[in-house]
Amino acid sequence: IAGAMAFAPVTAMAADLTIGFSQIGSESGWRAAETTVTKQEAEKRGIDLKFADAQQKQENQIKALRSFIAQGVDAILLAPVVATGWDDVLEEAKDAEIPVVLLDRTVDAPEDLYLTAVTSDLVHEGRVAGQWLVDDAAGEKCDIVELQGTTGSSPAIDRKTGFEEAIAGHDNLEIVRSQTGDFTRSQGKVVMESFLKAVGGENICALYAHNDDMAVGAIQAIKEAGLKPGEDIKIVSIDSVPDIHLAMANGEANATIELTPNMAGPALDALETYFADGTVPPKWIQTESKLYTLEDDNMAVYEMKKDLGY
Ligand code: GYE
Repeated sequence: IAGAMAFAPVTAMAADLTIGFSQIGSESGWRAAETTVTKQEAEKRGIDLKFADAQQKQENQIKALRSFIAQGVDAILLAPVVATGWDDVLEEAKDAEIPVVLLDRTVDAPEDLYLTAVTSDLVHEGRVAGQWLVDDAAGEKCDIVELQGTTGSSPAIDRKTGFEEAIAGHDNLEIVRSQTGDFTRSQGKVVMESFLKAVGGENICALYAHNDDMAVGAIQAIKEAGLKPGEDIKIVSIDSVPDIHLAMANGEANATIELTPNMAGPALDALETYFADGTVPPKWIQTESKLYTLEDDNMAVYEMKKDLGY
């Protein structure tokens, strides 16, 4: 055994890993679930997780990263609120030889500045949403309003790109209003109210919301305008949080694309392997995207998800 041990690389046992997690905030139910799951995944592995909530401000995330670097953590998890402005602080982490793993969003920075990114295919999600609407409209005229995610975030950019790719060439479909609702229920409601006033509810055929929380806020606005969400205005969004399944069970929403809140599992597995034997993970670890519609057993999905920390 001694011989074997002689060749075993020095391993940083998970039990003594300290990892800093710079979380965006709790702007959506999905984000709250990601935080819950990340803490559970760290606990399972005996990892000491230092958690920092940035209240959706990039400067708070940069401050948190600098604090983690000063503390000499073993690694950093970062859910980057926007895609730009990270090069300097990521350079500082690299200089300190602290690997950074991105969760659920990406950054416009050189790939050598982070170890890997655990995200869904955000463009694909937009394409699936657009294709659902192409099929549902079936050639009929359909004016669409769009609630975008946080301005400058990779999901807001990529989900818009994918959706527009899917509806391109279908002249019956047109996005007539598009504005950010910052991924929150409250802003989703306020912006949807402005769309209803500007366009006239009877002229809006469908809403594409970059996440379910904005869709849930918009559903409230649509009801208050005396219209039937899911019928008068079709609703397609992304995340698959419990409340969108409740809405679909009530016929008040039509489709969602699932985003797993468990980005930390694959991230921590990659880090443990990296520390154990130096294996460098691929630059992108992709999570699955599954389409749910009004035709699915949405109460069953709601029951299965409702206690997961959303
Ligand atoms: O869809 C939304 C959260 O970054 C992809 O951020 C994630 C998005 C998610 O606010 O609910």
